[in-house]
Amino acid sequence: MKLYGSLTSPYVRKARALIREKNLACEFVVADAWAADSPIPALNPLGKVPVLALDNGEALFDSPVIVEYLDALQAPALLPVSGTARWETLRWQALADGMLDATVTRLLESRRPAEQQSTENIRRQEEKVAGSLEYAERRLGRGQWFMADRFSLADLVMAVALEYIDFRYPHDWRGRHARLARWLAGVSARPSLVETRPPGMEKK
Ligand SMILES: N[C@@H](CCC(=O)N[C@@H](CS)C(=O)NCC(=O)O)C(=O)O
Repeated sequence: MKLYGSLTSPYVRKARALIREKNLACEFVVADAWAADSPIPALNPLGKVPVLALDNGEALFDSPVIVEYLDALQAPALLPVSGTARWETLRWQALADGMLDATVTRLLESRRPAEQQSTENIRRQEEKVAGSLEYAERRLGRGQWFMADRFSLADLVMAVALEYIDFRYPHDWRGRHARLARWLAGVSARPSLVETRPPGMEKK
């Protein structure tokens, strides 16, 4: 089994952190989706990373499919297998992925030549991030984790999303969301997150 991806992609980081959490045997192949000679389009017609190449020759994409596949390989499950807890965890993943999408879109828009940038698009993406942070702060319980009393996929994906916001859209969200900030400070010390932190994203 091989995971293809870049060191900086937060979508790839989700899969890498899950592999580390579960100590799965999976080779990591650094691949640039944008490079002219990239191996990615042959594996994923969308041309995006992460891609998981299975031993039977099949390739899986995109990150929610990959993390679900990897999680099912070995207990204990980080994604509850059934019931309300499963849908709620998947909803946290949808929120985290949406925050990543908004942060990436904002970044790409802000890198366009100044006269071509849409301030309206940047504002819309920032609103999505702000609304998601507020939602998460409101719904984060008093306990240590997002779901019940143990670390789950919800904690993993939300930590990846919030650290990506700090990396690519740094702003003071902690002032308004003290519980979320406290939770992130605790969870981000996990080896799975420390060891997958991209170069340049190291904690100050
Ligand atoms: N929804 C996808 C998003 C993956 C994605 O956008 N990956 C970026 C890297 S951060 C990529 O490969 N972009 C190349 C492209 O869009 O051509 C997932 O969750 O895997």
